[in-house]
Amino acid sequence: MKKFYITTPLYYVNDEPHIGHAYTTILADVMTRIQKIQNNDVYFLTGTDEHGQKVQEAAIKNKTSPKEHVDIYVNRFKKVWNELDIEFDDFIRTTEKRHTDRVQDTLKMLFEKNEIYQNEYEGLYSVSEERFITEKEAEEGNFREIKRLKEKNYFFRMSKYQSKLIDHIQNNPDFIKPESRKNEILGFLKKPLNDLCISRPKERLKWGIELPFDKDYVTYVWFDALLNYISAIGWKSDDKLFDECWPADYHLMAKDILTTHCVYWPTMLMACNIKLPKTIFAHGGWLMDEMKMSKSIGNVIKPLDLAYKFGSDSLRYYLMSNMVLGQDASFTLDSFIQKYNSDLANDYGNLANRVLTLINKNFDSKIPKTFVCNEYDLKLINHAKEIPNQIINDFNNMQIHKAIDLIMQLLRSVNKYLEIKAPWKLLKSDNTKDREDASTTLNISAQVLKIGTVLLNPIMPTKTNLLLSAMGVNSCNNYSFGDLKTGTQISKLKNLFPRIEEDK
Ligand code: ME8
Repeated sequence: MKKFYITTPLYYVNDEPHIGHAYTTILADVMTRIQKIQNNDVYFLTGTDEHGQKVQEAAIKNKTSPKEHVDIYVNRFKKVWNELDIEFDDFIRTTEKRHTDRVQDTLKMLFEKNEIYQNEYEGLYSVSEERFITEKEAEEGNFREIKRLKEKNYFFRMSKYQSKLIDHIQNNPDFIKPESRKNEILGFLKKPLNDLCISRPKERLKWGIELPFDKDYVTYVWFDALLNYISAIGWKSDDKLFDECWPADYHLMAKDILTTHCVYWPTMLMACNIKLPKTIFAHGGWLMDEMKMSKSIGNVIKPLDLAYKFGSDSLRYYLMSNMVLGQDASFTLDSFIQKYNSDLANDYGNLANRVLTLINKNFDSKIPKTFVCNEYDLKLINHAKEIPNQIINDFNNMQIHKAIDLIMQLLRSVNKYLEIKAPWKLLKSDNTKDREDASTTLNISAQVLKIGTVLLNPIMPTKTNLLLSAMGVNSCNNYSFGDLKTGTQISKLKNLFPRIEEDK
């Protein structure tokens, strides 16, 4: 059976992981979990890009060898992913043999097929971007450390695939998303495409995969790194896994690395006779506002530190609900606190608290029965029966912020419903009908709270799992109304989202 295969970029290990890296990786994790709650089989790959000039320079700066440098930094990425509840199936490092062997196989095969040739080239080279650039690109001013270079190098016949690539993009509307990015790439492809320089002389760069046909050169870092998406899933080494995963359903990234993924990568695959990925999805960038210091938050200034202080769920929730996929978004401490307090502490946390406490106190910690339903009960039941399909649809269409909005609306409607029905008052009455009404109200509230919690699970796995297990629910893939059986034993739960007190 085909697995839903999703990838993040392989991050450079030249520095610490930051909020941007965390965002794409959390997004991939959320999409993986969204598939899982729908009972689909998923394969989630992330990893690190460890060769090339940037890493070599970082190692020199830290006065270590590149190998020692990458071994230290890779663990920092893995540690942060663990702290952010990222559950990947595989983590690939481009220095691993399973990858370097496949890169060398590919180079050898393409060289033998005459898809790679040697040539002397003179042109402008951007040291910061590690690639030759055109005169026009240099004039546009987006490249740093430009110098003129004349050297012999190896080139991949990328230009040969230009029209085939354009056809593929035009015939497969989901290949590059969102639409604006697709148009950007089609615009780029209006100009003649050059062949791609895929080697670097060792005199200039030692830290890379040696070309199998010329030991004086290493492989250009992008030609090496892109191949991870197939080397990790067993291309030419584990046919079963490869066939189950490829073509990838989603390559996720930000718009900064769109061209390498939408032009270099598909043409490389075409030359290797491998199918192209289904969707390359580029989200926007997180813009950082200067974060203010605050007494209650202490000296927290980095967004990742907010996860350590307030739990990874709160950061995941903020990132997923505050970015419209495809557009840029700004991260500010004020909006983080505001969102946390209003959505998580007030709306969701209070609801969970209220429902569990009332059932624990008044119904012997068991999900109570339903009796006769009135119009308010039926209205909420209908809402809770209809909305999950729309939420799943939004999730599947990368409208994650919309899906979260709908879940929060559902949970808020339970809060309103409780205010109207006031079961705490009904429970004080001596009238049986009133007590039955309270029982019905709390059953329905618990059912809807459970549905909202299962749907929030991909976003906030830790807290929602705590709440589900307090509600006696063991599986996290049923969001249909009525699934929570009468009589289910529930337990007490500490406040899930204590308010963040601001000290302005
Ligand atoms: O480009 N907002 O690695 P990289 C959102 N090694 N996302 C951001 C971001 C921001 N401000 N900053 C970074 C590379 N990202 C190559 C990739 S793939 C075969 C090789 C995320 O460490 C986003 O996913 O520079 C972006 O595309 C990626 O980090 C770039 O990571």
